[in-house]
Amino acid sequence: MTYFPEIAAPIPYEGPESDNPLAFRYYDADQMVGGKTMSQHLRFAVAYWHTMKGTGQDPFGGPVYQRPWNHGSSPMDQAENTLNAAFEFLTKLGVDFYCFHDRDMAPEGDTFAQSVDNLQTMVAKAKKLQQETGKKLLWGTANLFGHRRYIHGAATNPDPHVFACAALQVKHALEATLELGGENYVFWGGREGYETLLNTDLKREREQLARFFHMAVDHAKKIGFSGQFLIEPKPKEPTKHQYDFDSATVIGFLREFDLLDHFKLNIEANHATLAAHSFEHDLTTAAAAGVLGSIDANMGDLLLGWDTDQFPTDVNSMTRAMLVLLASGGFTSGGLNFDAHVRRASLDTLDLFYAHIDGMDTFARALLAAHAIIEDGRIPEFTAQRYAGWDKDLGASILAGKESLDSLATWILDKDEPQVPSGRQEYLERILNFFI
Ligand code: XUL
Ligand code: CO
Repeated sequence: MTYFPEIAAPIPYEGPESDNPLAFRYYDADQMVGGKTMSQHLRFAVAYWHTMKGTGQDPFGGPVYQRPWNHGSSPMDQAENTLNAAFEFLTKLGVDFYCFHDRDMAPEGDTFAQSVDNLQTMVAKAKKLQQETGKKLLWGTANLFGHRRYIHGAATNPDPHVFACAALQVKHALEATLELGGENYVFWGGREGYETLLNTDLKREREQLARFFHMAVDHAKKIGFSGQFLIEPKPKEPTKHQYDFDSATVIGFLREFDLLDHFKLNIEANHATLAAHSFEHDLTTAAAAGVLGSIDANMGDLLLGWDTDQFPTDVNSMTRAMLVLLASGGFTSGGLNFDAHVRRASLDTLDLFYAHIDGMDTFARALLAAHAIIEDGRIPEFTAQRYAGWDKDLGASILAGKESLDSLATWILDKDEPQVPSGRQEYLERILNFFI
């Protein structure tokens, strides 16, 4: 049985001269770029929820896609068809990793016990398919936002009974991730946030969330999960005010609750822009704190104020992102997960291929451009030069704690006004564009 009969063989690399939209023009998995292959740098992953489970539904209309895997004699039968289609898709696309929520892969049962059982059954099947195809799990997570019980939040719920439901799900999602050799485990804040402070005790809710994370850390130790925990910031949607607003907020939260040693961040482009930051701003903030873990690759629409989760096609923006990633040393356990979906009107399974292929080519171009910019050296050297004064004499003495307001006031008194240099933004943008 094939779910993608239009694609006979894995998508080939044909080079920049190719005019074939079903071939890579830039993504050449084995091409070396500064000591690593493209696939080692980029570590692409397919998002199970969008690509396999997306229906095209929006607030104005129901499901519109007619996926050939989206049927079966029972919910579990359908889940198995979907799993088979997922591994066929990964193989034909040539992507090594996938990411999933517990409820993407296995349907909710009539009882808690049945939901657990459904997940374990599907995980065993996924493990077998991983062994057969060589595909790997980048990260697992739990869907703590879709079910009615979570409308007031999961870990931040006013009712500890709901907190226990979330604990059950995370325990099993974590165990599933371990069983599948997942390299990371993600917490995206779902409905951990609020609509109005008239009914919300923000202090309690943040403390509950921290307790929940500590319980996950303890459970990971207990079962021997040594993967990386990741928190994915997002400022709004579904709640008006999400607690994990942006990189800076999450880093502060982790530090406040003594969790910084156990977590890194999973930065999503469209979440950064919803927080009124650029993608590279949130990446840079995470990298500066040593917690840049992984990336949800997508892009938003500057004319729309919500999470449109479009496939990344903007080479300029992704080049700026890759500059941050390369400067921070690249991925270790993380990767580029396409948390993106095709538009409602993109009805065909072939559209899933066009979308991923262009996203992969976009990041391949961005990687090549960022690598060339670093090799060229003019941009990083300009920035380093701006701060050179801090590496010696007065600057070094200030940073070493050897100066005071008094000593500096005395030092500056008989000096001239500082020389004020140009910031050269347009020159730097010009150099950047040489490589794009
Ligand atoms: C929601 C979002 C999620 C997380 C995983 O905006 O990005 O899909 O990536 O729960
Ligand atoms: Co995401």
